[in-house]
Parts: sequence; structure tokens; C-alpha cells
Amino acid sequence: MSLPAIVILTGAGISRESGLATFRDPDGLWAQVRVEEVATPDAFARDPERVLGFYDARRAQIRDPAVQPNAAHLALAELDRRWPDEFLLVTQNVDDLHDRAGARRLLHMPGELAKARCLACAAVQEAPACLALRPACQACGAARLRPHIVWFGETPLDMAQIYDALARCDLFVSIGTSGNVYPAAGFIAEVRGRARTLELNLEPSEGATLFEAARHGPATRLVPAFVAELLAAHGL
Ligand code: BV8
Ligand code: ZN
Repeated sequence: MSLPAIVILTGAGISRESGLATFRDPDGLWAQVRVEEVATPDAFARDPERVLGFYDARRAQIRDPAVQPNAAHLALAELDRRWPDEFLLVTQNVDDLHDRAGARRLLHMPGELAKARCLACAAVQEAPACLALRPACQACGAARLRPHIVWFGETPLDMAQIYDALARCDLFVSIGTSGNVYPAAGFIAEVRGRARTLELNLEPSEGATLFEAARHGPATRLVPAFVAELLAAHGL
């Protein structure tokens, strides 16, 4: 008897208690800068220094020793470790907290702050601390690195693998996302009616009514409790 195939989607809310700002909360990133100024290809073409500086600042923040994976990241990494059947953690986050918590079956749809991509040879590599200084690509030497981040209007990464996992999943859990940004916001519509669905979020998301169950509160309280409950329910 195989165990349910699980897909978990996370958003900025899961990293909030690690000290990283979300996007749409009152103290969020988009309250300080506009998406159009720093998170689109046009913005990069128009003012590359502004965009590179925005991501350099966020990359410095995730390298601050005070920013650590929290109990929610750690609980999901434990679930990944102990779940013997299909499991995929899809994150909308560009921070590296799921990685540092030990998650393995993990996909970053919008790329990663810790990585850079070369516009000359497409090589993806560890991002130097400061892309605004135009460091050379480790593969071809060209000084044409950009953040390995999916901006608005660009195609998210690993979509075929993600849709394949969604098509097979029996349990879909959405954690810490407002459900505003597509295609991630559309995943619940892909799976509802066919999989069990649960939302764990500080407050109801845009797609809250599409979930069969929802629990509201901080991720560091809800996620460890959910993981313990799921493992116990399957004798793991
Ligand atoms: C695409 C990287 C085609 C950047 C991000 C016009 C032109 C072009 C595109 C569009 C357009 N109109 C619409 C679109 C599509 C667009 C879109 O959806 N726009 C929205 C704004 C309408 N999407 C795109 O452009 C995407 N690409 O569509 O390509 C395609 C489609 C399908 C298949 C193939 C190709 C590209 C989207 C990726 C953009 N890049 N990130 C960066 O990080 O700087 S998006 C960025 O915001 C995040 O990565 C994340 O994906 C997204 C959503 O943020 P959330 O994670 O949900 O965070 P938010 O602040 O919104 O919510 C936080 C939640 O946590 C809240 O609910 C809060 O209550 C909760 N919370 C807070 N604290 C806690 C908590 N929960 C628990 N515990 C707590 N302590
Ligand atoms: Zn290169």
C-alpha cells in the first residue's frame, strides 16, 4: 500500500519568522519598491544597477548569520527525509532556507538569490556578493551576470516537473503564500477535487475558498504540528 503522493507549495510567509520580509504584507518588499522597478526584464534593461543592487541587498540579508531556517523549514525537511514515497517541495521563495534546513526534493520556481546566470553563455553559478560590480562569469569570463531569478513576465523554472507532480499528487499543502502570483496561484485549481488540499497560512489567501481545509496562524506553529500529525497518521 503506497503512501499518498505529496506536493507542498511554500511562499514568503514561511520565511517571515526567520526575519525575511514577505512581498505583500504591510511591511513587505512591494511596499518599499515597485515590482516594475526591480523585478521585470524591462527594469533590468532600463536600470541594471538598480536591479542588481536590489538583489545584492537581499542576497546579503540571507547571508546574515541572524537569518536561519525556522521550525517550519526544518519540519518540512524532516518530512522530506522520512516520507518514503512521492514528495515534492515547490517553493516560490528565492531564499536558501529550505536548502539549509536540509530539504532535498526541492524546486525553486523563481530561481535563487544565491545563484547568478551568465547572459553570454547561460552558465548558472554561485552568485558573488555584489553583482553590481559586474564580476566575471566563472565559465566564460564575460562580465554579464544577472540574478538567477525569474522576474515577472519570465517563465518559472521546472514547470514540466511541477505539473507532472501535481497531476499525480494525492495531498497538496500550500504554506505561507497569498495566492496572488501565477502560475503558482493556479496549482490549487489543478489539483482540487482529485487530491486532499490544505492551506496553512497566517490569514486566508486569495485562493482560500478552493481548499477543503485551512488552518490559520504562524508557520512555525502550524507546520511542525501538521508534519507530526501526518507522519503519525501513517505510522512513520
Ligand atoms: C509567468 C522572484 C508565463 C522575484 C517572483 C502581465 C505581464 C506579464 C506577466 C503577467 C501579467 N499579468 C499577470 C502575469 C503573470 C504574473 C503574475 O501572476 N502577476 C501577478 C502579480 C498578477 N506571473 C508571472 O509573470 C510569472 N511568469 O506567468 O510566465 C508562464 C505561466 C505558466 C507557465 C509557463 C509560463 C513569473 C512569476 C514569478 C515572479 N517572480 N519572485 C523576487 O523574488 O524578487 S514572484 C514573488 O511573489 C515570489 O517569488 C512569489 O512567487 C510571489 C508571491 O509571493 P508570496 O510568496 O505569496 O508572498 P506574499 O507576500 O504575496 O504573501 C505572503 C503570505 O504569507 C501572506 O498570505 C501572509 O499572510 C503569509 N504570512 C506572513 N507571515 C506568515 C505568513 N504565513 C505563515 N506564517 C507567517 N509567519
Ligand atoms: Zn558566461
